[in-house]
Amino acid sequence: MPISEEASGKKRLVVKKLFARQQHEGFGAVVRRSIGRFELRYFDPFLVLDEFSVSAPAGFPDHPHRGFETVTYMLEGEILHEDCEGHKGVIREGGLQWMTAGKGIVHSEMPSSNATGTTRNKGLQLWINLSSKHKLVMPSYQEIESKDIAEAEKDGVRVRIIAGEWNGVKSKICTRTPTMYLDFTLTPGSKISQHIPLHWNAFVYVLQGHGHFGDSRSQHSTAAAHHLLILGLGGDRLEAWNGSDSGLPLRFILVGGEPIGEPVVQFGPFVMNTQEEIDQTVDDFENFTNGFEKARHWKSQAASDLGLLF
Ligand code: FJE
Ligand code: FE
Repeated sequence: MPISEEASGKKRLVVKKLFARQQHEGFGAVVRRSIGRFELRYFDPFLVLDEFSVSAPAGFPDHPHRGFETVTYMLEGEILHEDCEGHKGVIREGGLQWMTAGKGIVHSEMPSSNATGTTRNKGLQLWINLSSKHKLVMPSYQEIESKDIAEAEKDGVRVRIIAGEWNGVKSKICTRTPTMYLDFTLTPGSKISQHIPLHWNAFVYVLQGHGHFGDSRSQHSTAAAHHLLILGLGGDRLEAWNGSDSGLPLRFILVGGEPIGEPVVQFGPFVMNTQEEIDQTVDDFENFTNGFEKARHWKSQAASDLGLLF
């Protein structure tokens, strides 16, 4: 029997559990970083997972990216996005922006002007690495409003399909690095058994409630909000259930990706394969070359309004 068949039906177990504490990032913003912190530098192909919370005037003013994708999924409130190419828009509650930074983008991500100082703007931002052949592609966006995100519901399980598919329902997001991204809400007593490709790295991040993850007949872990669970390899599905007697729903994201398997050299928002490529990137950013041309005379409206100097 081929190995893939032998392993099929095996459950993935939680091999690492991590609580994401709050830390400061950007301009007065607070993030709970799980992937990307010192203990978990890189989980191929994932570079960063931040659960962010910003209230005006805090945010993430003008900054660059090169060599990867950022996926911003709003949970509450909204974020105004502006870039040096003239692309601008608001990511509203429940909405998604899948940005391929590729060869380079300079942008600002700030609470929108109708979000007042008391409004909390919360979401998840995931950084997905690109393989060497995609690192310098032209920047592009895939944006989906909440009402257009594919959803499915069955037996107490509600799924919002950010990337990939569930029960035959497909997301329209095209992933350069093969990725699945599902947002599950389970009523008390309900469970899932979700397929994950055998060789993909995968994790769960809990947003609400209390969940059980692993093997219902033997080993499993429990986790509440703000916990990241790294799933071990050697299985092709995740079993998770809401065993809560508090009556609360369980909400979590399940994300998986095909490992790229290339060297990673990261300098802040630049992620390349070699130190030489990073040196070149810093040079390009400072001299407004090779993709950063439009950043020379650009400043976001948000930063101008705040009188921020860059
Ligand atoms: C960044 C520091 C930063 N997490 N979550 C350094 F804060 C950022 C950055 C973000 C970010 C933006 C949003 Cl909307 C949500 C985030 C970090 O912008 F890119 C670097 N280099
Ligand atoms: Fe950014």
